[in-house]
Amino acid sequence: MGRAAALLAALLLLLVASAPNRAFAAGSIVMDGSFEDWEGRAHLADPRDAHHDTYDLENLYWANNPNQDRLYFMIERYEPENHQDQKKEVYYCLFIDTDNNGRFDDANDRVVDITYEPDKSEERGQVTVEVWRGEVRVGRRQGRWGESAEDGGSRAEFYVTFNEIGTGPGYVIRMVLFATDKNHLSEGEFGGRFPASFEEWEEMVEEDWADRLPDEGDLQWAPIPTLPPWAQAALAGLAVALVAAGRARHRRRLGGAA
Ligand SMILES: [Ca+2]
Ligand SMILES: [Ca+2]
Ligand SMILES: [Ca+2]
Ligand SMILES: [Ca+2]
Repeated sequence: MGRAAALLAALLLLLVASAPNRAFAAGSIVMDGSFEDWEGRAHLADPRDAHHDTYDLENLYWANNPNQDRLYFMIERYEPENHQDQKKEVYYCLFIDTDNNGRFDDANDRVVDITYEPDKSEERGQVTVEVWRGEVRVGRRQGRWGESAEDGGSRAEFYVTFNEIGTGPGYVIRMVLFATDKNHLSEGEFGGRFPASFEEWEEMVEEDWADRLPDEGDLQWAPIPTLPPWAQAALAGLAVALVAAGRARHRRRLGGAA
């Protein structure tokens, strides 16, 4: 970790020194159901899965605002081709590994359930967010933070607080996002929520009843709301690159052993 951290710091400094101001002129994230504020932010793309009409994940974006104890997210699904499907609600589940140990089912890990209903009004879709620690709901909010079906019904923004996820600025968290639709929801015994456990979601993906982002592994993020947005994006992009490089090395090793 020492070398990776040093590399990260060195590259960050380099970026700070050389960043053209205009290229990174990002403002704050605003919860308003419009999405220009997400331009140039850190994100990870997911491939097109033609058979997942309404729950085909395309991108997960993440960001902080300076000096705000919130973690902002924007989820984008591939725009359903059929207009009727653009109106359909979609269910997202963001697993947060709060102690960064690569397991998402520890007592202190969090699950964020997100329901996006594009067709709730002409203007904006409705987004409902619930944050869970085990069977305890530690946060809930709702707003017109989604794209309307008229506009394609593919993007939704929301936030959770540091307090809700039980961590603070600078701590590394891991994340995995799942998506499914109403037809594939199980009743569940977990307070009537979605398929509850990480394992159940993985099974849903195996059956093609859910999409996963990333397809394998997870995403790491150390939210630092004191950094300006462009520096956060650069840092996050670098972290993704390091994780990807690590994975590629791992695969090569496995390939060599076979
Ligand atoms: Ca916005
Ligand atoms: Ca996908
Ligand atoms: Ca964990
Ligand atoms: Ca996927």
